[in-house]
Amino acid sequence: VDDVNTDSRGACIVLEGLDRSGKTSQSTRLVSYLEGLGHSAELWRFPDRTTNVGQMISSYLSNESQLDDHTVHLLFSANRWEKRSSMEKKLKAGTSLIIDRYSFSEVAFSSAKGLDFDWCKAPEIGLLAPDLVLYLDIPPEKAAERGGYGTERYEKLEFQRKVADCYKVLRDPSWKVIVAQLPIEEISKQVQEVSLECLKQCRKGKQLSLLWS
Ligand code: T5A
Ligand code: NA
Repeated sequence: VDDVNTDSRGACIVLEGLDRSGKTSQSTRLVSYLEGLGHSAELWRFPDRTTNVGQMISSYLSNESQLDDHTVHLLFSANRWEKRSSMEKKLKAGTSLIIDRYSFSEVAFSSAKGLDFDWCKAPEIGLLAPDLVLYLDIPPEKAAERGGYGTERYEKLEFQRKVADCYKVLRDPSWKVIVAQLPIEEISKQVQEVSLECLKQCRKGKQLSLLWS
């Protein structure tokens, strides 16, 4: 593939949206697409439930343990900080990271619980900023209809409505908002197009930046 330049960095692309909006489906497809074009790409997700911190988060999400809202917020943040240096290394080595949820989930979910918005953003300062945020936009009622929610803590319609409102506050014009009710194939096409353009900019020397820039 002619536009693969291993001297330059990979792109950091984040997928955000409500529970059941299609993030995992789309991030998986995007990684396959990029790999098919000869690019190095990896699928990452937060929370990363494989670490010690991630296991605490996982048991909280599945209602096996109770934690103070601030405490769990800081655990989610710690879970990103423990991956930060490896993220930077991968990106600089030319691998693109397609990340299923990131700091934006954190701020949207915690502020939906009533925590102060700026307090929620603070522990994320200094993490790598993504080159692109893809927001899968779906009405909370429609998301709830998709195979139903599971038993995890946040999978309740009333709460997801609040999260949707918080995402609206957080959203900025650089985000690519995608109608998540389109057929999977059509969403993939849009995701591919904008992601490839983003990767080109990174290959051309676009610098990595930090949150919240
Ligand atoms: N959280 C997370 C925080 O509070 N703070 C943080 O810092 C972070 C990172 C983690 C929870 O933690 C919170 C947010 C979350 O509540 P998770 O493990 O990431 O949760 O789980 P979810 O993101 O909720 O994953 P889901 O599997 O519920 O949703 P996805 O990944 O958005 O959706 P996906 O792709 O699995 O699809 C859901 C269903 O819809 C179908 C799929 O086939 C599947 O059945 N579907 C479509 N159907 C019709 N049309 C389409 N276009 C479709 N796309 C997918
Ligand atoms: Na998911």
